[in-house]
Amino acid sequence: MPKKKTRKPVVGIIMGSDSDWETLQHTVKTLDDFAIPCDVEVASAHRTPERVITFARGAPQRGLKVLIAAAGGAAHLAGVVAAHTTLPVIGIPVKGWALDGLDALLSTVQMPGGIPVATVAIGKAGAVNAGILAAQILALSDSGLKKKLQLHKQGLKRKVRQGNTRIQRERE
Ligand code: RP5
Repeated sequence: MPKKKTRKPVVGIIMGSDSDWETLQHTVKTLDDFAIPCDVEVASAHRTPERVITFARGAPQRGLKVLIAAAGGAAHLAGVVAAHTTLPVIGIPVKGWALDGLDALLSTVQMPGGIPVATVAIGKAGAVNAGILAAQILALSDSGLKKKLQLHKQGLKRKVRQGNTRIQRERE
């Protein structure tokens, strides 16, 4: 049974292929952790270019505030989305079938001046960070979300302290 949607999505996620989902599920999980509702769509800059343009141009009317675009290979998707919107666009390079995702990284990050794509790391780390970055953008006008981000950072500190304690104990 499809999941019941309760709140209107504020983040729009677009990926070039359903094969990108393995990576993108980490973005959705991160947004879920911050209770940020999102939309997910598969549309390709090469295979369904019209659909990508409709997604990007229609995003503000659908209430979306941040867009996340993920693709592998010659990854034009985030750039094409950014060309058709003034919303902030976060690009995730997906590790594809060759070059360990370096091709996707360069084609996502190396946008010419005037059309920014906030590009995160290749793969899972980038997918998680895209969710956090979207949360940080939304937190500019959402104090509850800002508090959650502060707690998130405290959690990271705690984890490092625990890791340090464990290593020190093991060395005793
Ligand atoms: C890109 O090509 C997609 O974003 C995907 O990462 C890659 C391979 O797509 P499939 O051939 O698996 O559909 O456009």
